[in-house]
Amino acid sequence: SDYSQEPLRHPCLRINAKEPFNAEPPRSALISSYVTPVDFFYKRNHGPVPLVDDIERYSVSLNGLIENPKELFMKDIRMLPKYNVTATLQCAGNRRTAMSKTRTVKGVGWDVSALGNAVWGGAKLADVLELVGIPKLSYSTQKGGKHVEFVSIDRCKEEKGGPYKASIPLSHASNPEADVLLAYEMNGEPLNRDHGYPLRVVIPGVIGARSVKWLDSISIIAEESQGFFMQKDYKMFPPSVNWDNIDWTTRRPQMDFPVQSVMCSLEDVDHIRPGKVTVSGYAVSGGGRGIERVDISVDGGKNWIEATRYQKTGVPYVADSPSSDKWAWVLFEVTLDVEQNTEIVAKAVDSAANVQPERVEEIWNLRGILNTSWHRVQLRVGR
Ligand code: MTE
Ligand code: MO
Repeated sequence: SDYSQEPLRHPCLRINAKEPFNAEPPRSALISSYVTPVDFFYKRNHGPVPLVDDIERYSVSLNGLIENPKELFMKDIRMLPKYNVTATLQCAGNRRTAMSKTRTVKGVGWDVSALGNAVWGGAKLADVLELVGIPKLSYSTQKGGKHVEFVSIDRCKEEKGGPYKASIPLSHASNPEADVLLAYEMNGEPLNRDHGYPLRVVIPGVIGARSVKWLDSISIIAEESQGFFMQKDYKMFPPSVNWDNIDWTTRRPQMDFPVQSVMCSLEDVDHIRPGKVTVSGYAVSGGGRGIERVDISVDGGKNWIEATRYQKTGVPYVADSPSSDKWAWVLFEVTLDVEQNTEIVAKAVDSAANVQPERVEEIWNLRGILNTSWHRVQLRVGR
């Protein structure tokens, strides 16, 4: 594989793997704005970043179990109504490094910043599917298509040199309320190469792995995608499963992200002076569920106080209200009094009353995904 044409990246990114390029911003950079600047947005690639230079000739083919397959050019996609959806994309491997401290896991190490919140601009997949005769809210095509597979133009070793791919159910893809996008813009600018130029899928509320970049084709298929990342990766196993007894067929591909929260204003071990400390960070859940509460403890989890939540500054956040961005993270902040060494803990509750699990041991899994255990930092207080 050829890494000679990789794009330039911002020097602040912490590189977790060079080829393929995987990097995240420092945690403190994440909370400096509600919308994450593209430069600071984590980059998660499985192969070299493809170079599409002839945008006039670039097209996406729609094929599979439909009556009339079609070739769509950028102008066809731009002709459809354009939507701007603010959505947080989070890698299932976010916080993997912390999980591997319990027991070793396989995968790229990530601290707490394998996510970002962006304004994605593009056409709704539900509108695109209508162009090939699939009505809104379809569960099946007449030819028996029940899943929508996205295939990239990149090449990765997990697919033995083939393209990255993933699928979602047709009922999800054809639901306009699910806001699944074929995005050509990120934060008001054309997508950059790292994030999928010229066109990517964005599936709000679902682990990042399903939001296929550098889209090449969309196939309507009967069963879910048989791709590596659907069948042999990104599945959640119980702690008892190891590399000797694993049976991949026993679990379903992970879709929704569970409730998550992280403090970004403090490092894992932080030195402070006694007195007031401001604790701030992000909280986000999957499936469009809002954040009902963020609880912070200054004594390792015995007593809790509630943090203030916000999306846009100055606008009070109310989970699941029409004024909130349902697919986007919520930032939180609270000021605490700390006089001696202690452990600060954060946990969020989503609008379905799901709570983060206390201990990472309970959710440990061999691939190190979905580490949503209570986030803890150690404060060392000195003068
Ligand atoms: N799409 C393609 N074609 N190739 C990839 O390697 N990585 C996936 C997803 N889509 C990937 C892809 C994973 S695991 C994640 S978390 C997100 O893209 C990362 O998107 P980003 O790099 O724009 O942050
Ligand atoms: Mo990911």
